[in-house]
Amino acid sequence: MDRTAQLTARVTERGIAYDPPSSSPPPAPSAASLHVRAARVLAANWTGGSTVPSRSLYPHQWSWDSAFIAIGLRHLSPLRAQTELETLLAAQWADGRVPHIVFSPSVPLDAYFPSPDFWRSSTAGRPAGAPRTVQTSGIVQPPVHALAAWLVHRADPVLSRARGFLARVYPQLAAWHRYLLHCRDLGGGGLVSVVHPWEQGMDNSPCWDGPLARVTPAPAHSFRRADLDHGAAGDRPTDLDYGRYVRLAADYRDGGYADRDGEFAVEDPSFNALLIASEHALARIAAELGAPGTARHARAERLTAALVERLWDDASGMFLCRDLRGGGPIRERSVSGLVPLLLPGLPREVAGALLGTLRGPHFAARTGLVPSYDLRGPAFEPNRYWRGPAWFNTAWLVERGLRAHGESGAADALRGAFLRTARESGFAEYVDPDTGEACGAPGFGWTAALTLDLLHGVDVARETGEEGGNRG
Ligand code: 9WN
Repeated sequence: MDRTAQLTARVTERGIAYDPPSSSPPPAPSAASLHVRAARVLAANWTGGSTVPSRSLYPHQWSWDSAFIAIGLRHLSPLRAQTELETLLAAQWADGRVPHIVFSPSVPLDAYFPSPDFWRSSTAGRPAGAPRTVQTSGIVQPPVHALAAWLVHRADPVLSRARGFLARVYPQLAAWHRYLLHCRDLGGGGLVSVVHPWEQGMDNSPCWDGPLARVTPAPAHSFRRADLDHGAAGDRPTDLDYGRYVRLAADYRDGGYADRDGEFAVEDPSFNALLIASEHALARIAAELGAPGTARHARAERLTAALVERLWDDASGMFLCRDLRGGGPIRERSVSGLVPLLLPGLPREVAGALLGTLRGPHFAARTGLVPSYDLRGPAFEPNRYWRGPAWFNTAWLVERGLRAHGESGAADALRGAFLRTARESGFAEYVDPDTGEACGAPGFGWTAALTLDLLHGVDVARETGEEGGNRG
């Protein structure tokens, strides 16, 4: 185990304090300082009830960010990690959806676009049961939350039981999965669809170029992008992308956020793989609460079979997205198609092919991280957001997948690349996959949080009760 894992860091009112066990040797200096720096980022981004991804670019609470952030926070303060998830789930809609953004009322409207007055959740979202007292967006993000809740519980089961943490979040998480499975199976094949690129989380992935081409963009003068006040235009989606994002979101809102036949409907491998991993986690949470989790594990296995049946592509050796409106597989290689490696229940030949693809010319980047898009793809751009740069949440997921399939050497290498690049980039939002050059926001929440998680060298098999090697 990494020696830094033996330290306990506390965020005090005056900064970061360490509680090293008295008998343990001093930490390796570089790992210890990385730990302190990551903890500082999370302290700076903490707002009292949740953590912003970035003070400048993303000054509210984001759904899947909070799940990843809680996974790291559990090593600093299990209480803060629990609170992070509780704050998000407090904004859940009555239909079960967990909104992708929970807006902070103290942040000026023009600090982020689209702001609460665009989404109008408490009015336009009423038919779907949006909360009255908190403003949110009306779309969702990948369901990493049950996995996060389980890992947070495991970090301090005594505190978790004393606070009734799992008992309180279990019904909310179950309703969240129910919403996805019942209202978002738009293709009728058992998988969940996303209705907006922001839902899948990899906003301007070349996978969306085809489906988005059918969408008439909202006129440029009808909105003002706040992201360009903070991020370089070359690192961000284009104005044309934004016009289409705005059109899709406005149409969804104007339909009362009902899940009917929208213009954009895509089955995505990463979104569904995260749902499956979370469904397994929910089964463990149920068992911990004294209820049988067998039915949930069985559902997760059925979803895994549907994922393979509908999205696996033998020719490319990875999963592809499926465009429900345009008909059929989207022939672009994105990191989303590698994320299902996370699932230990994959057929052996599928897992083997994924490992080959990960090591092959489309994804073997010089930093040792995983690019968000095919290095040889026609749309590859090393700096532009999800069209090539390497991101840290996907690296964390793939690292976990490598361990789940017994590839500890490759997992160690990816972990090393992650920690080195996180340190050198100042916990960047994303990096050029070959040079490691920092892009997007510095001091990014999930980059810091997942750095802490990897530094702590948690035993994945013990956490999940699945086969797999040790981390760290
Ligand atoms: C839109 C917060 C979010 C992440 C997404 C990432 C980016 C938002 C934006 O930032 O999206 O949701 O304004 O570009 O693509 O994955 O959750 O960090």
